[in-house]
Amino acid sequence: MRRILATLAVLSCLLVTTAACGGSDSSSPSDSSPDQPKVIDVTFNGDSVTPNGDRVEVGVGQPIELKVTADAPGEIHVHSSPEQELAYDKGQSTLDLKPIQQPGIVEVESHALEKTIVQLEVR
Ligand SMILES: [Cu+2]
Repeated sequence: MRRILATLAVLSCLLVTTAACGGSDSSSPSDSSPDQPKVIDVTFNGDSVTPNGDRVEVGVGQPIELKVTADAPGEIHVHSSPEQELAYDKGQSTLDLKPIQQPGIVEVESHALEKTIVQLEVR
Protein backbone atom coordinates (compact mmCIF):
# COMPACT_ATOMS: atom_id res chain seq x y z
CA MET A 1 0.00 0.00 0.00
CA ARG A 2 2.78 2.35 0.90
CA ARG A 3 4.45 1.66 -2.43
CA ILE A 4 1.28 2.51 -4.34
CA LEU A 5 0.95 5.80 -2.49
CA ALA A 6 4.57 6.64 -3.28
CA THR A 7 3.99 5.80 -6.94
CA LEU A 8 0.93 7.99 -7.01
CA ALA A 9 2.89 10.83 -5.44
CA VAL A 10 5.61 10.50 -8.08
CA LEU A 11 3.02 10.35 -10.84
CA SER A 12 1.25 13.49 -9.66
CA CYS A 13 4.59 15.28 -9.44
CA LEU A 14 5.32 14.30 -13.02
CA LEU A 15 1.93 15.58 -14.11
CA VAL A 16 2.52 18.89 -12.36
CA THR A 17 5.99 19.20 -13.89
CA THR A 18 4.65 18.48 -17.37
CA ALA A 19 1.93 21.06 -16.97
CA ALA A 20 4.46 23.65 -15.81
CA CYS A 21 6.72 22.89 -18.77
CA GLY A 22 3.80 23.25 -21.17
CA GLY A 23 2.98 26.60 -19.63
CA SER A 24 6.46 28.03 -20.05
CA ASP A 25 6.72 26.65 -23.59
CA SER A 26 3.62 28.44 -24.72
CA SER A 27 5.00 31.82 -23.59
CA SER A 28 8.42 31.47 -25.25
CA PRO A 29 7.50 31.93 -28.94
CA SER A 30 6.90 35.64 -28.31
CA ASP A 31 10.56 36.33 -27.54
CA SER A 32 11.87 34.25 -30.44
CA SER A 33 9.45 35.76 -32.94
CA PRO A 34 11.39 37.20 -35.89
CA ASP A 35 9.51 40.51 -35.70
CA GLN A 36 10.58 41.22 -32.14
CA PRO A 37 14.06 42.62 -31.75
CA LYS A 38 16.58 40.30 -30.15
CA VAL A 39 17.88 42.17 -27.11
CA ILE A 40 21.37 41.36 -25.88
CA ASP A 41 22.71 42.94 -22.69
CA VAL A 42 26.41 43.78 -22.90
CA THR A 43 28.47 45.05 -19.98
CA PHE A 44 31.99 46.46 -20.32
CA ASN A 45 33.99 46.76 -17.14
CA GLY A 46 37.70 47.45 -17.38
CA ASP A 47 39.30 44.74 -19.50
CA SER A 48 36.33 42.41 -19.36
CA VAL A 49 33.08 42.14 -21.21
CA THR A 50 29.94 40.14 -20.49
CA PRO A 51 28.85 38.05 -22.35
CA ASN A 52 32.23 36.76 -23.51
CA GLY A 53 31.87 34.68 -26.66
CA ASP A 54 28.41 33.24 -26.00
CA ARG A 55 26.36 31.89 -28.89
CA VAL A 56 23.12 33.81 -29.42
CA GLU A 57 20.52 32.64 -31.91
CA VAL A 58 18.83 35.26 -34.05
CA GLY A 59 16.52 34.95 -37.00
CA VAL A 60 17.46 35.99 -40.51
CA GLY A 61 16.33 39.61 -40.84
CA GLN A 62 15.51 39.90 -37.15
CA PRO A 63 16.32 43.28 -35.62
CA ILE A 64 19.03 43.12 -32.95
CA GLU A 65 19.46 45.53 -30.07
CA LEU A 66 22.56 45.70 -27.92
CA LYS A 67 21.90 47.23 -24.53
CA VAL A 68 25.34 48.39 -23.52
CA THR A 69 26.52 49.37 -20.07
CA ALA A 70 30.10 50.62 -20.15
CA ASP A 71 32.64 52.21 -17.85
CA ALA A 72 34.32 53.91 -20.82
CA PRO A 73 33.34 54.79 -24.40
CA GLY A 74 34.29 52.37 -27.16
CA GLU A 75 33.26 50.58 -30.31
CA ILE A 76 31.65 47.29 -31.19
CA HIS A 77 32.54 45.59 -34.45
CA VAL A 78 29.98 43.31 -36.10
CA HIS A 79 31.42 40.91 -38.70
CA SER A 80 28.30 40.85 -40.84
CA SER A 81 28.46 41.70 -44.50
CA PRO A 82 28.60 44.58 -44.84
CA GLU A 83 30.44 44.99 -41.53
CA GLN A 84 29.01 47.29 -38.90
CA GLU A 85 30.81 49.48 -36.42
CA LEU A 86 28.82 50.81 -33.52
CA ALA A 87 30.16 53.40 -31.12
CA TYR A 88 28.91 53.56 -27.55
CA ASP A 89 29.40 56.06 -24.76
CA LYS A 90 30.23 55.64 -21.14
CA GLY A 91 27.09 54.69 -19.25
CA GLN A 92 24.10 53.06 -20.87
CA SER A 93 23.29 53.08 -24.54
CA THR A 94 21.17 51.07 -26.92
CA LEU A 95 22.73 50.12 -30.25
CA ASP A 96 20.57 48.96 -33.13
CA LEU A 97 22.22 46.47 -35.45
CA LYS A 98 21.02 46.25 -39.00
CA PRO A 99 19.20 42.95 -39.45
CA ILE A 100 21.47 40.24 -40.84
CA GLN A 101 20.12 38.70 -44.02
CA GLN A 102 22.52 35.78 -44.45
CA PRO A 103 22.41 32.67 -42.28
CA GLY A 104 25.69 31.84 -40.55
CA ILE A 105 27.85 32.82 -37.62
CA VAL A 106 28.52 36.52 -37.14
CA GLU A 107 31.12 37.59 -34.60
CA VAL A 108 30.46 40.65 -32.49
CA GLU A 109 33.74 41.92 -31.09
CA SER A 110 35.50 44.60 -29.16
CA HIS A 111 38.78 45.18 -30.95
CA ALA A 112 40.05 47.39 -28.15
CA LEU A 113 39.69 44.50 -25.69
CA GLU A 114 40.48 41.84 -28.31
CA LYS A 115 37.45 39.91 -27.13
CA THR A 116 34.47 38.29 -28.81
CA ILE A 117 31.32 39.50 -27.12
CA VAL A 118 28.83 37.19 -28.79
CA GLN A 119 28.65 34.94 -31.82
CA LEU A 120 25.33 35.53 -33.52
CA GLU A 121 23.98 32.30 -34.91
CA VAL A 122 21.82 33.62 -37.73
CA ARG A 123 19.25 31.17 -39.06
CU1 LIG B 1 36.08 42.79 -35.78
